[in-house]
Amino acid sequence: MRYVRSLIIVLPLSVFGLACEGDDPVDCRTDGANCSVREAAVQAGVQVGAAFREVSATDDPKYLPALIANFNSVTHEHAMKWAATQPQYGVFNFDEPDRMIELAEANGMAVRGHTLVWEQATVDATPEYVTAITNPEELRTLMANHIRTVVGHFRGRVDAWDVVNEPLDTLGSEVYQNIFYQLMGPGYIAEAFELAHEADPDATLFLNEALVSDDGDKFDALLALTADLLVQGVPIHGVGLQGHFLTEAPNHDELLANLQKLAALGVVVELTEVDIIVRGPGDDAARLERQRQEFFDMASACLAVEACKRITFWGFTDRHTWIDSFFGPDLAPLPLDENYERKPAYFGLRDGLLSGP
Ligand code: 9MR
Repeated sequence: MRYVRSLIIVLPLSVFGLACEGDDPVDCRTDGANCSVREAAVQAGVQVGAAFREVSATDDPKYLPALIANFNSVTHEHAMKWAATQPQYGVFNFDEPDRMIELAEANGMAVRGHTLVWEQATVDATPEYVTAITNPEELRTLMANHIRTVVGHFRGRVDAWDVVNEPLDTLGSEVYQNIFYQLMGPGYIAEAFELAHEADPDATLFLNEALVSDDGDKFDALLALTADLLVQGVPIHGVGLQGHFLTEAPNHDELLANLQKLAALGVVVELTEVDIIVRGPGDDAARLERQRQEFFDMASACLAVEACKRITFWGFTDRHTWIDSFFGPDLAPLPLDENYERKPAYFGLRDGLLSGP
């Protein structure tokens, strides 16, 4: 991984869209045409982030310069999940996220940690040695050791953690009966937050949930779960709405209302895994123009809510996106195209970031 390290050293700050000595930073409000989304986010007082893949960074020379020029926050797409950080019982590995964090620190980027507890039958985020456990006390001890070790390792370098990911049914509004729920009961969520808070008292701790904008009942369940945890005194500080807008485009007013309801509980809110696929009738230009408006609507809803502090995309270039392998090609869900050129969506995002009060 010397390639990643050497890029940290050789790329000049100007490549990163940051001001160098003697360089005037772009004022996005007066010089919008030259303003990057990173500069727009800084001027708006929010963060704009992207999910990171080391394999893309090492194989594709355009990847890192584009990431660093346009984003001031980064989340590893897979290497901080349980299966990667504790691949075998009691054996931890932090090499890949450590390299990403070095890169982030060298380039003034914040780091979101994703994720400590997430078990789902359909994904490989949790190893089989966890799902095979039948003794509640064994699982409780293992979860405690996992959270203490992982959060402790990154203490002070990861500003936010998705402590529990997708606590609700994927297509429903009940609490998902994962292995932790089955053996430890619904209290596993509170326990996970307590452990993470002890391990890094300065980290902002999130519950992160998928597909809430498609389903009002699921959003209400997430709101109720968050309120219940807060009433219990659980150290939950934020709620993440993933924002994979796959079945519906973001609706500005609905998203705004949801963000406001969460903010009213006193928590920070973030859009944590956004991708907005191109959709609808018309030629490519019409579809990309529609996508521009949807990126604007999503970002402007966040910017209208004081507690909405970060928008993270699940990738950043259509060249490297999980959507291709899960749903097929040409859905083009991200702000840069396959050649790292800025799409209309990029400008919709940038204008949305500048639309705040
Ligand atoms: O994009 C991720 C994909 O590459 C992984 O195979 C998968 C399982 O680890 O996770 C994907 O990311 C998911 C995220 O961690 C949680 N929310 C849904 C994301 C897309 O499936």
